[in-house]
Amino acid sequence: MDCLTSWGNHGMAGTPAGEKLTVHYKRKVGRPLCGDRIVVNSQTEQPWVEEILPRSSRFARADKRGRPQWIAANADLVAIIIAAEPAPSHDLIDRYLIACELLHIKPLLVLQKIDLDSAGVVELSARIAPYQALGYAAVQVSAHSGHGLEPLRAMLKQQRTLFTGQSGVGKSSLISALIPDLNLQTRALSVVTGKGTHTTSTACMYYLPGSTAAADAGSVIDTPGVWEYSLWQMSPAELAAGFVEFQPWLDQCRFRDCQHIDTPGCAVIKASGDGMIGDSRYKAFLRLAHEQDRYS
Ligand SMILES: Nc1nc2c(ncn2[C@@H]2O[C@H](COP(=O)(O)OP(=O)(O)O)[C@@H](O)[C@H]2O)c(=O)[nH]1
Ligand SMILES: [Mg+2]
Ligand SMILES: [Zn+2]
Repeated sequence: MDCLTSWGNHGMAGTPAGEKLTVHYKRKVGRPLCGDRIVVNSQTEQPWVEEILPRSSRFARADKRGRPQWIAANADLVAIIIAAEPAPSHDLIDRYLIACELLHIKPLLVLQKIDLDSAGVVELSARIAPYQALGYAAVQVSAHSGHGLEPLRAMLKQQRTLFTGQSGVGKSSLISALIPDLNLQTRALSVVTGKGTHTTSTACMYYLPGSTAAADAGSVIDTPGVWEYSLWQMSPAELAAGFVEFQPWLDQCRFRDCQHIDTPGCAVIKASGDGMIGDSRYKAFLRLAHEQDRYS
């Protein structure tokens, strides 16, 4: 079964037959994440989670103290939703891409609300171009007009996609547009959450049309909107590993423990001086490395 949503000591599981089952957790097994594959014992009156199967991935953001807060499991793809309104906060795209690199999950940049008649849409497309040049995939969609939904649907098939992004960028609207029976699925989950429909305060997983908890199901995970997405505590060297274009240089620095900030003989600094690494990305690296001070 799949864990569809997870609360303190209980959650909702999706069976291969397409049914929903409230399940309880036991301390010795632990708390599954949304997206976990679980073994459920339903012999007892209260079905309980007997086993959490090995995960192919986990996605995280930082809590206030800089510890990774695990949001969901087994995502094959992270759809980073951005929009002209609200425009992405500072370094947001870099943060998400770094998290994806470090956690080994493929990212997809999704420019939502392209129906908006504003200069912001053009500006945002221009802002995305350098990331595409680095090899990151990007698509343009509008949940309202339906633009780009077919190609997006095709990309989401048979994988598990986590939707992330600032609150208000249209994650839930986009998921509704992709899944015609979303209301039904949401209502089933709200039995566990005790919340009305369309309040995303924890990650929730939904199946794409025609999918259930069987193998290779296409599913999407809606996550609570955040204003600031923060990276967890890490050293500058670890952070540098999240910049895909730094990779060819990282083992060429003079010192093996190079922090790539002001170290003599740093190949990353030299590459950025020579224009082999984009100036704006190296500057983002410096800002994000500096920002880590807040955890110490
Ligand atoms: N113009 C426009 N507005 C949209 C679109 N999708 C969503 N919105 C609006 O953006 C706001 C936030 O949408 P919601 O899906 O709740 O965002 P979430 O917080 O990321 O889940 C709502 O007022 C939506 O009506 C779109 O494609 N175009
Ligand atoms: Mg939402
Ligand atoms: Zn270096």
